[in-house]
Amino acid sequence: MKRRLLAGPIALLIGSALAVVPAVQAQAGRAAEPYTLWYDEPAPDTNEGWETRSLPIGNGAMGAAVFGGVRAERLQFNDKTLWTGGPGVPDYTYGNWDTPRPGALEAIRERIWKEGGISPNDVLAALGLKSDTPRHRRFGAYQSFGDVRLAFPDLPEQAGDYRRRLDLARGVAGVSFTAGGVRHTREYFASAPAGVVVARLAADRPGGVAFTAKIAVPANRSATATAGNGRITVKGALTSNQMAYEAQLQVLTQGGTRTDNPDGTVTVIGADSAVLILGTGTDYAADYPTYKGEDPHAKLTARVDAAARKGYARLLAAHRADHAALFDRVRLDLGGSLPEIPTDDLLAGYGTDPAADRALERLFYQYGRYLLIASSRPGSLPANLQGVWNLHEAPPWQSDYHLNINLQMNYWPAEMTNLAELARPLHDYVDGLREPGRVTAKQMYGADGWVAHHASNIFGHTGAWDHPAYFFPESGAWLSLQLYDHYRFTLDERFLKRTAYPIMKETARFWLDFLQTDPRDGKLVSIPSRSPEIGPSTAGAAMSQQILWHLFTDLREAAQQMDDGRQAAAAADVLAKLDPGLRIGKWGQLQEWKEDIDDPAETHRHVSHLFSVHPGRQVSPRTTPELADAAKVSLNARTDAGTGWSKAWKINFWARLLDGDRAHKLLRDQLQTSTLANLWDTHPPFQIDGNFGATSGMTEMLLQSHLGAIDLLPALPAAWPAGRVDGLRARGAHTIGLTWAAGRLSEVRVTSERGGAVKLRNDAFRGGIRITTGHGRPVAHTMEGDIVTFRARPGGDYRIVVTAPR
Ligand code: FUC
Repeated sequence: MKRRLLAGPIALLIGSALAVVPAVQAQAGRAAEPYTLWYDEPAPDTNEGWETRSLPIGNGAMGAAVFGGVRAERLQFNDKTLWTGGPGVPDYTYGNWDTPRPGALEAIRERIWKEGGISPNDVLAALGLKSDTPRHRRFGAYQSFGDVRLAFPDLPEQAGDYRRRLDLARGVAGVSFTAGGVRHTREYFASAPAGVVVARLAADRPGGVAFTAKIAVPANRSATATAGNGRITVKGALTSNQMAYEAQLQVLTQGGTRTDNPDGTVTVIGADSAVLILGTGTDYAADYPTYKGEDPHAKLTARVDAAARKGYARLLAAHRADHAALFDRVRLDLGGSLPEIPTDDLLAGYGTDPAADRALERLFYQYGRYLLIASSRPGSLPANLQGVWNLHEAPPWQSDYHLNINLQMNYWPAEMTNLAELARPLHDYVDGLREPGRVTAKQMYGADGWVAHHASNIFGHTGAWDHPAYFFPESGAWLSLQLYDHYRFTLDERFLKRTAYPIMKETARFWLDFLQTDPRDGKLVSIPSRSPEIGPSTAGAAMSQQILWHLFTDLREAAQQMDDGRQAAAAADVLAKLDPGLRIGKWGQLQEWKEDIDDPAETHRHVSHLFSVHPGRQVSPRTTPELADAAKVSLNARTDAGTGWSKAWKINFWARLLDGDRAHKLLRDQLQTSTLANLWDTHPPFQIDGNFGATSGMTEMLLQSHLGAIDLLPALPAAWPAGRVDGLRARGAHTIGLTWAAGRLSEVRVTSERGGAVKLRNDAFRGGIRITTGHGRPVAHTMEGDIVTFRARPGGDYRIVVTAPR
């Protein structure tokens, strides 16, 4: 890929006079924007160009990728509900058995008790596990909706002073360039309030905007395209499952002429500016068992009509307010500032200039938050393996919901980085898996409660796949924990009562039936049980047991909270018998299986037995130093290599193991080897979980709250000697700001939503502190070692200043 660094004169148009100024001068006048990705060329119009260089916008339900071509612009777009597969395909089984297999589970358990670990393939064969294959036909895959193609016949292929940008703080993408002495600007955003994607095309010469717009869709569907009153409508049904879909693009112009063409395109000539409004819909509904709702036409038409009536300025103002209300909650400053060079060059040069590195890390951090805002809004499906952005008909791993790390990782940053409401799609999705999951639990295991396995779709696929990697009945339990954590962060009693608690209870119900007593030691274990994607099928693999330890521990706590004594006692009873999945093995490692069979040469990307370190809380240098040392031995053996999401998980692990420099090293590795030019994470290929995991890991370096006290700067690396962060959330519904200098905490700002005891931990407190209210009044507090405790009033603001000199 050629690189055109900004050099030489840049033509700037001031009023109508063309002034030529040296590039350096032009750059100096432009304040570097801390939260903007920018490039000096379009993304190539290829699959690779999409993956590595397109710029994503999204409103949760819809996503679009901006290519930025001068003469041919492409806006590839998505709607999270457009999937092949599911009940519209004959013989879809939700992953369940076609016919019951009495005795199959008992037989396979017998074998495991007798032989120890057995081949996962044998488990599949015995259980007759059945993905809705062949070739995922019935499981389906997330689809590209299509492309808005804009052809500008009057413009050249390339233009001067070209810039393509994505402003994370405003939530707006843009393209600008000069051609034939005319400055062209294009702006793009995806509005959550209006439910549409909006574009504005303008030129600084009256009548300078001319183009033909069309919507192109992939071949795996029927399609008719019509144009009337400047509105392009493309509709049809997917061949796979007859899912009805419809896209509408309204073209609005100022000046010039607008023509509807018989082929369903719209041509604009001589306009001063144009606004495009894109809406999508399908007849998907998140309702088991049909997952079918009404035809999208009426609602979509109303939505696009409403947006068109509003007009660009009001759409943009509403979007910016909506976006800023989420994005602006967290501010991070690690020192340094962005040099005025394109983001791909910045990434390529990462590691050479500390000031630029810090600024890129901050940009990458906020990009994770931006991507969650763009791909997960209440009322839409959760962010999938690619968030909401997918170009393919057969995307990698169906661009689905993998439930043995990936979907969970997508939501790790939500609570801590003050975007808790964006986790609602996850909560709704988990809730929606219960109904099909009950059928699967009954049919496959004769169990009550609900179960989901390794991967799911948008059609309630809760059965297991016929792939050895895919036997993972712990998915539902892991997801339930994340719902309870939402309660821990927000203290939202209503959510606990109506959503988290009922789901946790029903998840636990399944495990009461599935858990078996290990004849060797009388402990309750999961069987068959496997460490995700590695090793034999056994009884009581570490991750299974650790997840279940957290499930029953949290259930006990939640039950106490709900004054449900019987449930609390039942959970305590299970905990007393449950194998907690924590053992130190013969080479000092934290064991991945109940048996001491770990191979020190194994470097698999999943490090599942460290669930107890993160996202779990059984193991920490603060509470269980020996187990924490064993976790380090295991983690070192796995090496720092791995796919994008694996590196991201390791940032979180090392942060929880209180090794900031190692966490930072993993962050560096991720930026240098697992990040694309558009800063998307790559597995490879592009997979968004690593973006979310990295933002989570960087937050864990600055603040942790899983052990009770709020641990401040627990894993601060030498590379971040000074900085400031505001707006992070800690469990207990507190909002925290921190300032540090010379590697040492100097000030803490706390806003306590619900009040109560606030416990803060940092070594610098030992030397002396002063706590004052927002009004400057001193606050009484107690000190114990490095932990300070004070009582906060609901809604109270507090400032803690470290008084002692170093
Ligand atoms: C799990 C991982 C793979 C990939 C896939 C989507 O199976 O092991 O690396 O992330 O999910």
